[in-house]
Amino acid sequence: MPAPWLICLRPPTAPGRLPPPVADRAAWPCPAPAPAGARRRPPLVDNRRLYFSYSQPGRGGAGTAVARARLEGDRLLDLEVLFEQHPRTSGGGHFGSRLVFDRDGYLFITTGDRFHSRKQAQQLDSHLGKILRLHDDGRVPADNPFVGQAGALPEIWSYGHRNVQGAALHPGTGVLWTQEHGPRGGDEVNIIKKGANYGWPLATFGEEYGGGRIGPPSLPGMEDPVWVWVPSIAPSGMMFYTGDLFPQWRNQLFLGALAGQRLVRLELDGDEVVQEHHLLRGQARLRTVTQAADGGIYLLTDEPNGKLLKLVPAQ
Ligand SMILES: [Ca+2]
Repeated sequence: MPAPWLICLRPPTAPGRLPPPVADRAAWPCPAPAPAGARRRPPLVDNRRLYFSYSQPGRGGAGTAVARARLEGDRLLDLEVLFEQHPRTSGGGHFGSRLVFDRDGYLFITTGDRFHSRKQAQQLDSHLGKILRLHDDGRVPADNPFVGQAGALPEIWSYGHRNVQGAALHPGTGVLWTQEHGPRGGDEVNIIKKGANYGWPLATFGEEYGGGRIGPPSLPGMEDPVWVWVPSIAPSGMMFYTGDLFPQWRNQLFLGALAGQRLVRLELDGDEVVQEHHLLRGQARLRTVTQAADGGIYLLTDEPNGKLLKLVPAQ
């Protein structure tokens, strides 16, 4: 596979049969069984549509976009574009992007600051450097925090993010957690709150790539991360483990690392990170981490001939 980004488990084709993994350069929210407390089932289970984000070229450069298509056998039909980032900008970096459905069926989209446009992470008239929230058909929910505010884009749920390449729902609370790349130092894990400002580029634990201060680590009125890496590990992909194969890891947070070349396990106590552990250190750039249907852990390596790995307990 050429540098794949995401793994998704297909809906079961027959009762009792484990679905085969699918991997591609797209962010596919997995059609997991409805989590405890769900008021309705995740949309993909209902409508057999595959949701994915991608970098979309167009007037002004490129931007993150989200589409869905109907999955019929191995084919995708009836493609609908649900979201297009405003504005598009030049350059090839910092598109985000991950997709997560919450327990109420809302679709969260993560974006990036497109590297050269970091000030826009603080601007509510730009989709850059944001967490966005939509209905599963692309409509804007009426209770989004900036709906009706002059000059603000209504899709925005939170802002002040740099480049969010990991997102997952906490299995206990159902709240969205994300991670993002800092500059030189300052990679973060954040718990996402409606309408909140996560600081970038005014507040950061990192500094310029060539050295030099960007801002203080913390500012009043802005959310502090719950975990920070200095120096950076370049986190990519994120999941809370809920399976049975590794019971000692249940409800802990896993992240892949690109530059850091490891699988990070964050031991949690409620919303607090109590300790960081490393697996597979120095073995590969890891783009994503996903729970397999049997409780194993799938990993994708980030390289020209990318590999799908599976972790299972030693016999
Ligand atoms: Ca931050």
